[in-house]
Parts: sequence; structure tokens; C-alpha cells
Amino acid sequence: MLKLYGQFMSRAQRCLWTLEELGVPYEHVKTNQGAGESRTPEFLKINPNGHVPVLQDGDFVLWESMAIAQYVAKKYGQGSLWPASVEDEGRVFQWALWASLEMEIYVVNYLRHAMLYPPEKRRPELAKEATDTLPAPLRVLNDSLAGKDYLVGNRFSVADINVATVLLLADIYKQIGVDQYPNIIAWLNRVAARPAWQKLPTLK
Ligand SMILES: N[C@@H](CCC(=O)N[C@@H](CS)C(=O)NCC(=O)O)C(=O)O
Repeated sequence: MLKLYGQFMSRAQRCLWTLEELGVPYEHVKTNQGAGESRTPEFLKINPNGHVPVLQDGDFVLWESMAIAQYVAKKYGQGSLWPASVEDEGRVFQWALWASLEMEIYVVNYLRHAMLYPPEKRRPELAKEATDTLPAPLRVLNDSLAGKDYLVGNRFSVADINVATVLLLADIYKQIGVDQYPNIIAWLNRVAARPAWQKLPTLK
């Protein structure tokens, strides 16, 4: 059986969402990264980066949350979460890399340096860099969603999961001005209404 390490309040949530969407049986190991559980010698053997999430599929081990979501979608979600054409597969990769490099890094810095860290650990310049930088990718996302319900092939896919979780993590989208982007808000409401997403907080 698949084994997923990482609790809901972490980037593991996109992997949990993918598994729940597809109804794939898995064991959920609620590794608490905040309590240092991703830094134990035992955990570092499965992810030398010391981060959650990690997926174990038999002897196969995978880290990086978007890669895990895509692996699960490709293996168990052909024709549903994983697209049928090579072009749409390319778009799934495009959106994951874009979300990670152009948006998530700034969203996480804002979360840490404006909200989560104790005042003495905060670096206000990183929170400012985030609020200065995010309007550009948010505009790209908003424009890409014009007249569309979903990011790839006009059906819900792992691309929506990977990108939406950047904004849904800790409801951060409510803090970074996303309300100015109506297509993003409509899309977030659409994907967050899915039963699999609604179920996730109960998993912890
Ligand atoms: N790019 C990685 C980032 C993973 C990451 O930084 N995870 C955080 C939780 S969201 C973590 O494990 N932090 C605890 C630590 O680094 O000690 C991914 O998407 O999987």
C-alpha cells in the first residue's frame, strides 16, 4: 500500500488531495514537521532534505509534493486527473514548475515573514518582496482562467491541485490581494467545493 508522510497543514495537502480524489488506498503517516519529525535520522533516510511530504510506493521513494501529486495522478488517474494528450501533459508540467518557481516561493515567504514566524525571526523585506512580486503571476493566472473552468483541457486535473494548493494553504489567498482577480476566486471556489478537498482537514 502507498504510504504518504506529512500532515494536512503542509505541502502534503496537494498529495492527500490527489489520493483522495482518486480513492487510492494509502497509509497516512502524520509526520509533524513543526515538531522536528521530518529531521530525525530515520526520516532523513527517506528524504535527505528533511521535508514533508514523502511518498513510499513499495521500495520506491519520492519527495517534492508536486512530483508526488503528478506521480499518483499519472499512475492512478489516467483520463481523469492525468490528461490524455502529450500537449496537455506538457501543460501539467508547465503549471507545476510555474507555481513552484513564480508563486509558491513568494507565498511561503509572505506566510512566514508576515504571519507565522515570531516577530524577532521575521524579515520584513521578504514579506515586501512577496507582495511586490505576486501581482505579476496572479495576473497571469487570472488571464489564463478567463472563460475557462480549469487550467488544462477544461477538466479538473492535477494541474489545478498543484496550483490551487499554493493559494489555499492556510487560506493565504485571503491575505495577498487575490480578491482583485475574479477568475482566480471563481476557480478557487470551484475546486475547493470538491468533496475530496472538503474532506482533507478531517484527516489532519
Ligand atoms: N519543495 C518542497 C518543499 C517541502 C517543504 O519545505 N516542506 C515543509 C512543510 S510545508 C517542511 O517539511 N518543513 C519542515 C522542515 O524543513 O524542517 C515540496 O514541495 O515538497
